[in-house]
Amino acid sequence: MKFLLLALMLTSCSASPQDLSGKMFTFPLKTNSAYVRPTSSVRDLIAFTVCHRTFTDLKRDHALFSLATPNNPNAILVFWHSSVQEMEATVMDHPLKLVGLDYKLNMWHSICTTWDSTSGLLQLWFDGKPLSRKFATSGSSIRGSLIIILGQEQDSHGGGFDINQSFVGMMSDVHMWDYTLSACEIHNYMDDLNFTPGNVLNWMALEFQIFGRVIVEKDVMTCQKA
Ligand SMILES: *[C@@H]1O[C@H](CO)[C@@H](O)[C@H](O)[C@H]1NC(C)=O
Ligand SMILES: [Ca+2]
Repeated sequence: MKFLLLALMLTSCSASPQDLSGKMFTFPLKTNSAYVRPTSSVRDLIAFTVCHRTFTDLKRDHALFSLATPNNPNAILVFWHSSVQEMEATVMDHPLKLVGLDYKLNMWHSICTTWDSTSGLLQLWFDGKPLSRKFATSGSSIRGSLIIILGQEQDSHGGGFDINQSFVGMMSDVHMWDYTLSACEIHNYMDDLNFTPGNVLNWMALEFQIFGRVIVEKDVMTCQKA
């Protein structure tokens, strides 16, 4: 019995990579305890691109992507600010407001965020269109044990969730790279064409743990006739 329990614990701790092609995470409840934690062994980012597709009917604030280091809960954050109707992208506590997005409810939205420490420039791509490039912070990398959380916003390293900032809806095609993608590669991601999968997070081989009520399901909203 003890051995069985240990074996169960080991399997839940060291999840093997899963191919989530054609699948999505469904976050069906407003909670401060349901989330997905993808695992990554990367400990130093001098640049990144992170892309995801999300679908929600939330009118309130919510986090779309949250990456924390031991020193910085807002190492990378993509966040919708409902009061000002702006997307906010943060790198190492330097938030930038991105305006003019047509962030409609009950629709899939593809978002990619790029940043590199040399220029310090951050750019968001929204549903295929590039937004204005802006300076966030330069000179230092995102370093330390990285904790990535989908579904909640970290105010501490791996925790500090606020129910009023939780994500409710569906999320798919999460990829992250340790470099900035070219415009062509981003277009390929946005249009669901061939692209090089993420080398930090790869939706086709994702290692992750689920906490609370999050469901992995097929994209049940598109009619796929055989
Ligand atoms: C969340 O929002 C509700 C309604 O605005 C409020 O009553 C509650 O105190 C908030 N909870 C937290 C943890 O901020
Ligand atoms: Ca918060």
